[in-house]
Amino acid sequence: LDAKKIMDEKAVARALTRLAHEIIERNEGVESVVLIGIKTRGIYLADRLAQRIHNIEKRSVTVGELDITLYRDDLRQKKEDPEILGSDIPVSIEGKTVILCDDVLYTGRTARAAMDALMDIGRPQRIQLAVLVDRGHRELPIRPDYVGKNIPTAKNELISVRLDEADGEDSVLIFST
Ligand code: 3GP
Ligand code: 5GP
Ligand code: MG
Repeated sequence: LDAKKIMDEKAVARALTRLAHEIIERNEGVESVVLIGIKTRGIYLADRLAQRIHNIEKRSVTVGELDITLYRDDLRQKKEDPEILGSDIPVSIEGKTVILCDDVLYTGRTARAAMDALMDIGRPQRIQLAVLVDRGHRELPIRPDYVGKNIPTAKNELISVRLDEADGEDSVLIFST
């Protein structure tokens, strides 16, 4: 198993700071913005973006969560589509700009399931997508609005996103299997 570090702690921090600025600029502030993190690491990323936005704009942004699980025996072999297990969104998303946050964008099926779930919950004005890593191989017409780093991958490669909250350090590694 051959691993290569693609982002270190500083690279992750700089990417998130840039994404926070891009979110503020694109939306001309954050008055109607709600950040929604997708399951484990997307939630930590949404929290970190909210902290950075607060530092820059001196405004609080609501952070919510979607729990989406993939039914796969093997992470590299997709068996079924993602399923929504639950959500915790503490404000109405009616008329809001909802920004979905995830660690890795791959086929786009999780983002699609997340959008379906949001549409069931309310009617946002718009939905945007922010990811730390875009590894390519989309299977749906979905593209991210905010990207920390584009990492072209082979299908047999795996991206490991390590975040302090879960893994005790911040880094992004690529494994060839
Ligand atoms: P996350 O919840 O922090 O995003 O699904 C549980 C974990 O498995 C996810 O963590 C994600 O990192 C990882 N994961 C899910 N699908 C894939 C995949 O297709 N490839 C790899 N490498 N990891 C995946
Ligand atoms: P999707 O294929 O639906 O775009 O991605 C499925 C889910 O698995 C998403 O939550 C995404 O973050 C995660 N994922 C997909 N590929 C990888 C990967 O290579 N590494 C990690 N860590 N997560 C991945
Ligand atoms: Mg993820």
